[in-house]
Amino acid sequence: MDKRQSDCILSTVIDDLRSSKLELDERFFTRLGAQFFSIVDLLENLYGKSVEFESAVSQLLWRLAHSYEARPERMRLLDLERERHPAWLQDSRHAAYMAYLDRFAGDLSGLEERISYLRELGITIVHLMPLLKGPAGKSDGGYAVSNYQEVEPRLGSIDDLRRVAGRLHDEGMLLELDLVVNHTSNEHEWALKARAGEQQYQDYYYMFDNRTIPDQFEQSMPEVFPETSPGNFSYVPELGKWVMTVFNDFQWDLNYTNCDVLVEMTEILFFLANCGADVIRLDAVPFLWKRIGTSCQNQDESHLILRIFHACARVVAPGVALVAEAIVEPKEIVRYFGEGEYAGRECDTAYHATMMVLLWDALATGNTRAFHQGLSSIPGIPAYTTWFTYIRCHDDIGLGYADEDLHAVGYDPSLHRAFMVAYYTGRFSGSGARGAPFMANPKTGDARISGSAASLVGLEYALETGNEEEITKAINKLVLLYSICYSIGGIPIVYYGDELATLNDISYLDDPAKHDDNRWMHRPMFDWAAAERRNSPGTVENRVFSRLQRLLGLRASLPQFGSETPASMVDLANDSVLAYERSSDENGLVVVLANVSDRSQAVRLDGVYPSVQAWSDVVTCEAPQQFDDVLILPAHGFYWLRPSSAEVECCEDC
Ligand code: OTU
Repeated sequence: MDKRQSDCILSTVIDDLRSSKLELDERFFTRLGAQFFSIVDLLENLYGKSVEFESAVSQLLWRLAHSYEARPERMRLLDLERERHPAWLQDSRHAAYMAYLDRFAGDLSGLEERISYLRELGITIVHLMPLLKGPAGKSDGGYAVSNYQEVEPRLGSIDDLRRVAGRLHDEGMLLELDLVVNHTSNEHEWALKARAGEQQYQDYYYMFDNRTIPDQFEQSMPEVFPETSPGNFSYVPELGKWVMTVFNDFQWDLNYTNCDVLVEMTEILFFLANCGADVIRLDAVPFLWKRIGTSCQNQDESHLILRIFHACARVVAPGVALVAEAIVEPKEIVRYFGEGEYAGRECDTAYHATMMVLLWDALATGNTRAFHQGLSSIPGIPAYTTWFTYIRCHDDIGLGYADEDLHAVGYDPSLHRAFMVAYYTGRFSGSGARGAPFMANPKTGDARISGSAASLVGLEYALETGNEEEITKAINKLVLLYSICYSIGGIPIVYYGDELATLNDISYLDDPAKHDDNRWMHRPMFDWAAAERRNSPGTVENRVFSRLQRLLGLRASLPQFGSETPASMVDLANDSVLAYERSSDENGLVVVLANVSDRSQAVRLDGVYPSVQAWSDVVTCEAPQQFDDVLILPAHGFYWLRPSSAEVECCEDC
């Protein structure tokens, strides 16, 4: 479309909106003016050939106007503030907590009572995993949504959700919610209408009368859940048709080649934003666009869809941050921050799945070569975007390294992956890990890993043997991993229960809706009795909670740990020690050293920092262990070092 045509649509829509009854202020029109040409351009790239293009544009803009009109005043004020401070998410005070609402707090009212616990730990972002209405039986932990505008009744109501958002905001905290964009449950109204034979809604999904096209897709599509949900299509008996179901058979993939689907989902995005969500996790984004002959992941069009969401958010809710949940190869993940003229204009944050697996790698091998290599091949990310750093979440640990990186450090990629699975499932002698293989695929030889962080670092095994040394070692490993997430840049995520070293839970085996999905072994009911023990010195809960809490407190007091200044790796010629520095002109230097091996390590910093006479560890408020100019790191120990001349902010108890 040429500029004249789009000018013409813009002025028609603006005239119509201005003369409508909608209450829209000048700010809306200014923002719309700023984003309009991008929105049209992106839409045209996706749907340009369709005859209804103009009506699609105007439909989308009308929905944006309605969403803006409905935006609560409080959220509008936050929008303004965040527009003025675009680095609002990069503050070192931020730390996220992710939890299933029912398992953590029962329901939305229960959550209000638990806010003080989260504050105590040092959390500022509360991610409540899917809480919208889903099917009664299997719902993939809520990642199959039946109604995007209704809270699952046993968890509360939309009004409760708004109230919880308000409470969090009163406390200076943020709410994060999921938007399951790639698929709906087979009980969603659209799916029900499709099943009743309505063509309009069948077109919301990928539906086929026979196997011809599904078979073409299958030739190049991998399987996400090969053990429990092989293939990417399911037969719908009442229709005699095949529907695309990349995940489970009750999760129907939405068809974004149909512009109506995009328009609907954009409206739902702002419905959640207007409920008070500050951060929206976009689930499974690599899968949004499918193309025969490809893996149907990371297609360029998926990026266009996300850019449309982002541009629309700049108009309706510029204070909302979008999170890419893209657990794919490293070079593909970074593309979700946007590229070229769209750099920084796609998702505002993304899960650092590469770092996650590299951390587990370093711990298993006692060696940081793969970590350094893996991180150094990831390009920098655009200004004002940031990573979510984490070691565990509700999903499996996928071994999504780049093969080139493994080769570069001398590993055979498939052997190395097999080692990782063996190590973390406890089949490697001396590992002590108690994970389980997830979705082993005999066709490809792939497997992923399930298990709670504490069980993966060997705590379950250590507690069984009662060996105090092993228990301490496991605790140190857990804290070490979190200490890296807290200090390396990005927003750290605490996965619920990790702060208490929660072990695997096998009770899911008794639940027919869960027993075939071992990710439930690391999705336990939160143990509030164990949480009480955080206050009893000497308990495992106390030993872990107090250290993680202290580290989060320190992180908040060290602006260098915010994400504006990326960590730069420091080469200390010791493969067992991760070393990086965080520094800024105003706040000075912090050097982080982390020993991933189970032996003490010696390093020298005088070569890299000749002008620093002495160092002080902000974690202990003491000098690091030293022998002349050699620093000693105990097994699985770490330091957050500042030149000791610098003003070291210590806590009251030091
Ligand atoms: C996500 O995960 C969710 O986190 C899972 O809990 C859901 O089951 C799934 O989507 C379906 O909604 O495959 O093994 O690249 O890796 O979206 C986990 C992204 C998954 C996928 C990821 C997916």
